[in-house]
Order: sequence, then C-alpha cells, then structure tokens
Amino acid sequence: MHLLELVVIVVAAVVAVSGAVVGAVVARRHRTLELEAPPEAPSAPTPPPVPEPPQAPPVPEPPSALPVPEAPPIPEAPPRPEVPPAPPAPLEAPPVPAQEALVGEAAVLERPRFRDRLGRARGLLAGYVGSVLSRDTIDEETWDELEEALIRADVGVATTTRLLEGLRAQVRQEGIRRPDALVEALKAGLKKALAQGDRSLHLEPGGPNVWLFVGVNGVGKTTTVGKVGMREARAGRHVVMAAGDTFRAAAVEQLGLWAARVEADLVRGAEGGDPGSVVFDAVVRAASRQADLVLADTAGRLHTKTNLMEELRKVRRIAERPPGQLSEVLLVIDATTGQNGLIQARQFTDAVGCTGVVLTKLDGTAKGGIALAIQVELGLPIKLVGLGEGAEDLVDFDPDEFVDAIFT
Ligand SMILES: Nc1nc2c(ncn2[C@@H]2O[C@H](COP(=O)(O)OP(=O)(O)OP(=O)(O)O)[C@@H](O)[C@H]2O)c(=O)[nH]1
Ligand SMILES: [Mg+2]
Repeated sequence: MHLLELVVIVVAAVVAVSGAVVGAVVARRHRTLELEAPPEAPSAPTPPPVPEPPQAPPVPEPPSALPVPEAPPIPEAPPRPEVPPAPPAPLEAPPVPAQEALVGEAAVLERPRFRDRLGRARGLLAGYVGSVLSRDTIDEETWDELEEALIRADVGVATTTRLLEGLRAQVRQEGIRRPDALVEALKAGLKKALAQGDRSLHLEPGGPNVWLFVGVNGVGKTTTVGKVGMREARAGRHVVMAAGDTFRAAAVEQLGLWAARVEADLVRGAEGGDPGSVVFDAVVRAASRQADLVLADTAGRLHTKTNLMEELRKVRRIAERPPGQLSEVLLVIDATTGQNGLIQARQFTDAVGCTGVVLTKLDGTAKGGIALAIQVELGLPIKLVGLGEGAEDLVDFDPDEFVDAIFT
C-alpha cells in the first residue's frame, strides 16, 4: 500500500509537471502571437495607405474634370481677389482727388469767395456805412459820406456823381427816409449798374477760337492766360497757348510753365520776333489738332505808345484770319491802379476793340471801384476777376456777390 501511494504521488507529480510545461509553452506561444500580431496589424494597414496614394491619381483625375472647375472655380476666383482689391481702390481714390485739389479742383471745391478776398474794400466802406446807419435820418452829411466812400474806393468822381444823382432821385420818388433803406437802395443800384453788358466768354462754333489778352505792363496778363487755360482745360477744351510776348525770354518761360501745368500746347517764336506770326502759327497748330481755343498772350505796353498800339492792331487782324476766329479781346486791368485803369480801357478799346475786362488783384486793394467806372463810363463788362495768384483765383465776375462782399 505504501508503495502504491508512492506510485500515485509520482504519477501525479509527473502529470503536474508536464501540465505546467505545456501551459508555459502555450502561454509563451500565445505571447509570441500577441507580439507578432501588432507588427502584422500595422503591416496590414500600411499596404492600404500605399494603394491609397495611387488612388490619389484618381484625384488628379478630377483635373480631367477640369471642365467642371473651369466654370465655377475660375469665376469664383476673380470675385475673391476683387474684394480685397476693392479696399486698396478706395485708398487710391482719395490721393487722386487730393492731388487734383492741389492743382485746382480747388476751382470747384475751393473757389475763392469774394467776401473772403475783399476784406480791404469792405474795411474801407465799413466806417462810412456804419456812420450813415448810425443816424436817424438821411441828411446832407449822409450824402457827403456816401460820396467820399465811393471816391475813396476809386469809383471815380464822374461815376460817383452819376450814381448818387440816380440814388437821390430814387429816394425822392420812393420816399425813402431811413438810412438802412438808403444803403440797401445804393447796393441795389450798384448791382444793377455792374450787371449791364454781356459777361459771358464767347466760343463760336467752327475753327479755333482766339482769345487775345492785352494790357499795360505787369497787370497780370500772362498769369490770367494760365488761369483761363486751367479753367478751360478742366471744362474739357483743348487749349493752345500763344506766347505773343516775344520781348522777353522770361515771358515765354512763364507761359511755358502754365502750359505744362495745364497740358496745353505752347507755340512760341524767336525772341524779338513778330508776335503776329506767333499768334498765326498757334491758330494753324490749333486747327490742325482740332483744338478749341487759342489763348494769346501779348507783351505789356503803355497805351500811350503809338507804335506798340499799332503792333497790337496788327496782332488782332492776324488773329481774325481763318482758320481762326477772334471771339474775345480781353483787357487785363490791375485793380490797384485806380482811375488810370479807366484811361487804359479807353485807349485799348479804341485800338483793338476790347470785348471785356479781366480785373486782377482785387484781393490786394480797397479800391475795386474802378470796376464800376469801367462799366458805367465805357459800358465794358467785367468778365473775370483775379482774387489771388493761384490757379483757382480767377472767377467769373458776380456783381451781386461783389457788392454784398464789400458792404457786409
Ligand atoms: N494778388 C494777385 N496777384 C496777381 C493777380 N494776377 C496776377 N498777379 C500777380 O501779378 C504779377 C504780374 O503778373 P503777370 O502775369 O506776369 O503780368 P503781365 O501783365 O503778364 O506782365 P508783363 O508781361 O510784364 O506785362 C505776378 O506776380 C502775378 O502773380 C491777382 O489776381 N491777384
Ligand atoms: Mg506777361
């Protein structure tokens, strides 16, 4: 029995050992499988990615579907860029107008106002008008003050006398008694007197129009030609400038600067040459280029110099010849020269038949009254006035604005 038990124990031990060995082997194998599995797993997905790329080519296949993108993508692309460019566009826009403003769109936005530029004239009249208004009635002292005011403003004795005689008659007829009503009547009378005549600048259909600028030395002829050129070019007209002042090379250069600024053609002659042929050449050039307007500068000359006035007559005759047509002869008068301006106006009008006056330098004087003298005595309309040296400082003469500016 004892032996039997021993055998049983031995057998059991053998079975247990062999079971453990088998379990260990199985476990080992299992572990091995587990370890091997991962590599197998990645190796399995790896291939798919590989084939996938090849499927990317099918993506390029869409390119074969280029026709599809062509329609939507292309049109869609432009719209996008257009949006961003839009902001830069507004940024670019302001600079342009800003530059224009410097040159003279100032003409539109920064047109000088009579009131701002006629402070001196207003200052001169203010004392007289204030004194007249301070009294209760209209008496002889009132009339004396009005007379003195007008004469000091360079309206001239003759014109002042005519104006005040008319005002006295009106006061009697209308029974005006109050000083403020008198001042209003005076203003209305001045506006009416200044509003006579044709103040428009003429442009006739057909060949190029010629506007001839004449006057004594230094009144502002060349500057006015430049300013007028600026206005007309802005109005869309093709302008040719004729450097008819052949006396001085500097005069041609001065006009050349304006021509460059205005982008006008400049026609010049030899120094000391015939101004008439310069004007004629300019008209021929204008006709060949279908230009609208020839602005002819001339040398300043004393109205008392017979030979120079004769030369001006000749220039005028040439300017009248086809293919050109002389539509304006503008006498440039410096407002600061006082009553002498009236004498100049008579002489130049006798010589070359002026169609109107450009009254310059009104900004620098208290004596713009010459405008009234020229209008009332000669019936010559003031067409343009210079209110400063800038390109935009030449404006149409507005009688109402002018009178209001010097009285209030
Ligand atoms: N303040 C002011 N100055 C002006 C005006 N018009 C012209 N001037 C100035 O007057 C001066 C003479 O102007 P110009 O245009 O050379 O005169 P011009 O008549 O051509 O002179 P000449 O050719 O020598 O006879 C310049 O300094 C101009 O700038 C104006 O309306 N106001
Ligand atoms: Mg000049």
